[in-house]
Amino acid sequence: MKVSLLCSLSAITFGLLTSAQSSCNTRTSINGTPFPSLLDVTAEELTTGLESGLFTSADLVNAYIARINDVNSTLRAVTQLNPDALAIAQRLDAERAKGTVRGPLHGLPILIKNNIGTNDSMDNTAGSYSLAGAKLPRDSTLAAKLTKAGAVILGKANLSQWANFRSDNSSNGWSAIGGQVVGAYFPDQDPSGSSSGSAVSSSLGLAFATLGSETDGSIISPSAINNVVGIKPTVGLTSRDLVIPLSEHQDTVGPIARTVKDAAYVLNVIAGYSPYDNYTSAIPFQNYTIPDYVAACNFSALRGKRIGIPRNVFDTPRIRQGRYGAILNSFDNYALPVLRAAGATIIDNTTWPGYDIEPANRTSVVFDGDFISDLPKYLAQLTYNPQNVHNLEDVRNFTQTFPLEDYPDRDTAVWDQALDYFDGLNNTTPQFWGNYTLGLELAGPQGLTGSIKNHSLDALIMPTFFASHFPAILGTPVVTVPMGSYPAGTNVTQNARGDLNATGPGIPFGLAFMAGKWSEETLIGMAYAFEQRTHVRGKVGPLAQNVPVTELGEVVGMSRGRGMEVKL
Ligand SMILES: *[C@@H]1O[C@H](CO)[C@@H](O)[C@H](O)[C@H]1NC(C)=O
Ligand SMILES: *[C@@H]1O[C@H](CO)[C@@H](O)[C@H](O)[C@H]1NC(C)=O
Ligand SMILES: *[C@@H]1O[C@H](CO)[C@@H](O)[C@H](O)[C@H]1NC(C)=O
Ligand SMILES: *[C@@H]1O[C@H](CO)[C@@H](O)[C@H](O)[C@H]1NC(C)=O
Ligand SMILES: *[C@@H]1O[C@H](CO)[C@@H](O)[C@H](O)[C@H]1NC(C)=O
Ligand SMILES: *[C@@H]1O[C@H](CO)[C@@H](O)[C@H](O)[C@H]1NC(C)=O
Ligand SMILES: *[C@@H]1O[C@H](CO)[C@@H](O)[C@H](O)[C@H]1NC(C)=O
Ligand SMILES: *[C@@H]1O[C@H](CO)[C@@H](O)[C@H](O)[C@H]1NC(C)=O
Ligand SMILES: *[C@@H]1O[C@H](CO)[C@@H](O)[C@H](O)[C@H]1NC(C)=O
Ligand SMILES: *[C@@H]1O[C@H](CO)[C@@H](O)[C@H](O)[C@H]1NC(C)=O
Ligand SMILES: CC(=O)N[C@H]1CO[C@H](CO)[C@@H](O)[C@@H]1O
Ligand SMILES: CC(=O)N[C@H]1CO[C@H](CO)[C@@H](O)[C@@H]1O
Repeated sequence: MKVSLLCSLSAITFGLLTSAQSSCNTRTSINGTPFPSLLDVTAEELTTGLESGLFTSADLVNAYIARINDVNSTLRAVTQLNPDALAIAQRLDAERAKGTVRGPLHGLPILIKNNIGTNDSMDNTAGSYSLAGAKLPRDSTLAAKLTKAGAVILGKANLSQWANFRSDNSSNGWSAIGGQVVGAYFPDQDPSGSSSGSAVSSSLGLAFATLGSETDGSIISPSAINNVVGIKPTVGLTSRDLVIPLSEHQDTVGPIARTVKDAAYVLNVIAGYSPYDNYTSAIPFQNYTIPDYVAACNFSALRGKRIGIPRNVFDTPRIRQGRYGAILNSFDNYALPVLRAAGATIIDNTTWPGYDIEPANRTSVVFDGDFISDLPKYLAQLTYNPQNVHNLEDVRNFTQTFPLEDYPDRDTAVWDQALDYFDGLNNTTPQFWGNYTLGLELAGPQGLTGSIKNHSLDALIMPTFFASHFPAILGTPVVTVPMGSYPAGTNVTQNARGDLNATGPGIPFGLAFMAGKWSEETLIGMAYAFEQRTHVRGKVGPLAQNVPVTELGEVVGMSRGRGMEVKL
């Protein structure tokens, strides 16, 4: 075996293995086959490497943990590592050696958002100390599906605390337990949220892929701003069992990955019926047999498609001339010509009249009522509840009195309003139901589904930044794919709290494809066809100081027969 070596400075910073490897012992290839770069590697490339013996799943775990370590003090994308990850990977390596391969995710490390529960050494907290140390009766359905498919759950990704449902004055990506997630493409970049750590981790190759969750924008928005692909599935396609809830009517869990096909591989595994989430019983496919979303990745998927644009949602003079104007320029002058050249017919300005008449606080009535109802149902399932929190009143009291929760510098205004307004009631009141069904009417017949019907559309598109709201109300899917980044000379502007930069040169943005419920196959095909024609991700780079330095060559072989252990 011919091993090529490289004297790498980065190996010196590689401090998490118990015995240091000489910095001049870093491999770049074996028998002439180079190691893939973990910043951009795909599932299929990883599987090729595992099959050929170029590296093992244990090597991948070691490499990804080192990469998490490389950037954790600056970006805080990962809250917790799974102390069992290496042992799990070694078991999966042994299975593969005996000829058993569970599927395309066999041996691939994945990070999951810190609101998706596991029955292991890791916490599930939504970033709140009120749930630190709490225990669950079993793995969540999605964690169990990932494990069964052979994925290695590597750790928990940081997030906007409580999925951004606590404060009026907090910041995207901040949680008490995880600190402030920062995006990699600009100094102090607002990572968006609430799946902030999941998106940053996928973008920087801290895992093969990640899971995020969305109630209104929390997968697609951070995916777009961190230069990755996000799939927000139809509510009910993926189970919310043992996922810390915000709104049962709108919550959904989906993949965040570097390519459309990688996201599709993950969706293939996590989609499906769960006896613990009755929304999954609405899955319309015969015998709950999920379509093959990887097979939907088709270069020709845009040919002959009719695609609408609801301009009234985002194309106003104020937005065009303001700080997000560059996104509209990219949409009109870059994305639309690509879609047309790929054979799509663009039906511009398929207006959503419902968008302009939605009452300002309709959404908060729905979120407030759902959270008040759904949080106790989650808490009631805990088998160990160290802070004895059973409902939103308890959680608020804890948050206001526990110093690390940063109250009142970060307030509880969202909960205060919810408790004040509902005053002991929940999502069974006529006012709740009226606001909920009003949303379905505005976003449906007077919005997304109405325009699809009236114009015989296959899908709709928008810049991702503006795309989440009506699909959120309806529970319909969205796929976002990188579209561009703010050009040189863009004004640097801050988030509302003034502690992160929200716009600036080089910060990425995305293109969103949307359609009716269960249309993931169509949307994934279109997003893939756009991605394969544009390859925007490769044209937009993170800041050099934010790129993890550890690569596979530095860890290969280190966990084989030498008693190497990961320090946690
Ligand atoms: C949960 O984890 C505990 C501790 O490892 C284990 O004893 C128990 O069997 C697990 N429960 C389920 C349902 O897997
Ligand atoms: C799930 O159960 C709730 C409450 O029992 C019910 O309102 C809802 O219609 C059910 N959803 C589905 C998809 O069956
Ligand atoms: C669906 O399930 C039923 C009952 O298990 C079975 O008889 C039928 O063949 C299945 N259909 C398909 C298309 O798999
Ligand atoms: C950028 O900032 C300048 C100076 O404050 C302002 O005049 C201009 O309108 C801003 N441009 C955009 C696109 O917001
Ligand atoms: C879109 O349609 C609306 C109403 O039909 C019209 O007022 C508006 O000017 C159109 N906008 C564009 C960009 O075509
Ligand atoms: C809705 O808005 C009205 C008017 O601004 C306000 O009085 C009311 O408190 C709000 N209700 C909720 C539930 O936010
Ligand atoms: C909502 O409140 C009603 C009346 O207090 C109660 O009977 C019901 O169990 C509650 N439902 C939920 C989902 O919390
Ligand atoms: C509020 O929390 C504090 C400490 O976290 C606790 O001592 C107190 O009993 C709680 N109050 C209520 C009403 O739950
Ligand atoms: C929505 O909730 C508000 C606040 O309680 C209420 O005044 C209004 O009537 C509700 N709207 C509908 C359509 O039920
Ligand atoms: C934002 O970006 C500027 C560089 O344009 C940098 O000086 C500043 O420290 C960054 N952070 C914040 C919070 O403004
Ligand atoms: C995994 C982990 O926590 N790694 C490091 C994160 O950053 C702190 C502070 O820089 C280190 O002490 C940890 O070892
Ligand atoms: C507040 C904070 O930064 N908490 C933790 C975030 O996660 C890293 C591990 O990656 C820990 O080292 C931090 O202590």
